[in-house]
Amino acid sequence: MSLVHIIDVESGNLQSLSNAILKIDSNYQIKFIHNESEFIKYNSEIEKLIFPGVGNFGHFVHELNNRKLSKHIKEYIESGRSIMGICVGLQSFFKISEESGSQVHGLGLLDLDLFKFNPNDDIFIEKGIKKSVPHIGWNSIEDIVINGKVENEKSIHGINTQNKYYFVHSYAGIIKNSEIESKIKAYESKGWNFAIGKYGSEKFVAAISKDNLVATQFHPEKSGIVGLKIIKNFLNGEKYPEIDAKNELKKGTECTLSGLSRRIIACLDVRTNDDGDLVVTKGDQYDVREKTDSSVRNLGKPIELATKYYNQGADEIVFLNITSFRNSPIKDLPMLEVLKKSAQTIFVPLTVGGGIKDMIDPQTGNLVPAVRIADLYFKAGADKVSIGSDAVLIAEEYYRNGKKGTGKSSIETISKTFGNQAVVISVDPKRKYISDPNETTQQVIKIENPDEFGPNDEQYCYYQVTSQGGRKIHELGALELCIACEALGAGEILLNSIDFDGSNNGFNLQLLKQIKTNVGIPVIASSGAGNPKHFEDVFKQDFNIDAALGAGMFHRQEYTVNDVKKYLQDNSRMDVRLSEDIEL
Ligand code: 1PR
Repeated sequence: MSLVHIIDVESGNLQSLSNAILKIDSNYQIKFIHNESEFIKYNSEIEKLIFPGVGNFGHFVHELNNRKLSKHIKEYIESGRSIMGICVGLQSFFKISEESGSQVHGLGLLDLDLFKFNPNDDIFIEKGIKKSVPHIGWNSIEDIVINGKVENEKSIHGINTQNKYYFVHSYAGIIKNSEIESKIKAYESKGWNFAIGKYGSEKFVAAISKDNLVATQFHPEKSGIVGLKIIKNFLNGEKYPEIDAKNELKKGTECTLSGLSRRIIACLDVRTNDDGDLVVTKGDQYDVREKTDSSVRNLGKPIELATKYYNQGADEIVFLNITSFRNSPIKDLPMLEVLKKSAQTIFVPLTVGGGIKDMIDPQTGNLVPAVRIADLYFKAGADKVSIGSDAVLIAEEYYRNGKKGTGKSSIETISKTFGNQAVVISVDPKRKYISDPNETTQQVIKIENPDEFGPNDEQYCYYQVTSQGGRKIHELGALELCIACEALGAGEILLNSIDFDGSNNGFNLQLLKQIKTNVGIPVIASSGAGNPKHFEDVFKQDFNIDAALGAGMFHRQEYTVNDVKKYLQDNSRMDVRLSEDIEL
């Protein structure tokens, strides 16, 4: 039986990595190494070591040092045995990161530093917009440099310029200046290979390799079959395999400014029906009961549907436990089960929402902090958690507190521990028309098109946020909510619109524009998608939306995810990641 060892300093979604290895070959035996004594115990048997990490560089390095692992990992690498670093695992091979200051030192294998992506990237600023940070989504590799030569027809462990890989990070080995470029050249002449990525106009180190070491900034375990193949090549010691899965861009394809392909997300609203079964449902304006008999609309089983959408090429799957505010997820194990099972067959990012907040365990009466609940979901296989109702309460407190956080909220604690890329806020806004902007302290939108005026000819509106699945309306604007949550550490915004939900009439461009042009983190358009053209419409907007989500149109089988992508590709020459037609 072949052994794989994984360094586990409780940073990130190791469940998905284990699932990926077992998918490659179910005969692998996986052992986790948590500390020095375990490293020493297993040292002689380690042949393939995987070194994954997500979140904060400083937190990760501290954990390595506290557990006295750094020295052993360095010695292991020096001995020439095989190791694969992933995301912050790769970053820890660098010297220091802007994220954690000059006092925190990585393993320093490379005398290179990590910097934050610049939101004021010139090519964005020229268009009057900012680049979203974190860099989240599917990006390609610009150059493969082997033995100091650009060899874009070749691959490093399967990493190549033809495919797209899933990235999620704010900091990277950005090649900012000629000094860094020269250092990289010097490493190339010492046998280091590089895969160079590009986010906007910033070039960065997307992967490195030398002898038996390989490390990726992206997540191969979340990059579909092409990602799994990279892990497979590492495990099999295949350093320069042929590229077998070409995904060449069609002539004339229009790439995004960022380089990311248009990200299409399938969303599953999950709840128990009246028989107690967990079902995927979907409502109109959040009413999920059938008009005829008031039963909960049942559109299928969560794991089955999620797997179907993954196979259709979904770039990401979101599960929302829509009745979570009534059920504690500690007791509500079916949702954890859904995550666990889905993560065994789905190798793209999984987000879970519903009930992420501090709560009292009904059995013990003890407080269970939100970060612990998030941890349960991450351990089950989730990559991100989505916070809805609690985000509203947190934002209200932020403004009451003179625009300051308490340091204890779910958003702050989860992003501090797992990184802000792991924290999505799900916003459920409802439009409120007003005649005079002075009627509210929230920022308003002036409606330009008379067809869109309110029922009493109101020419202004703003979007009041709601909690508890639209049941409770708050006197807080969606924009104010998003600004507060971004300041507190949220990494992405899932922007619903109750007025448009289930309408099949297209996304709420007015609301999306207001939010997207005023925040720096990625925004996902949600609510209203009814056909592929609606995705084209939203991606065409000059406010540069980061991703678009569909629910009902996929559940009702009117279109597949691949239909949407093919439409975007064929009709408007948009760059998308098509469903994978390759064997592992
Ligand atoms: O408040 O943190 O416990 O999280 C609860 C989560 O459940 C929130 O993210 C909230 O948006 C969601 N939710 C609560 N009630 C409903 C409901 O529908 N009754 N669903 C609900 C919201 C939003 C989308 C939906 C799109 C696209 N669903 O994800 O799938 O609107 O639909 P469409 O493409 O068919 O138009 P908490």
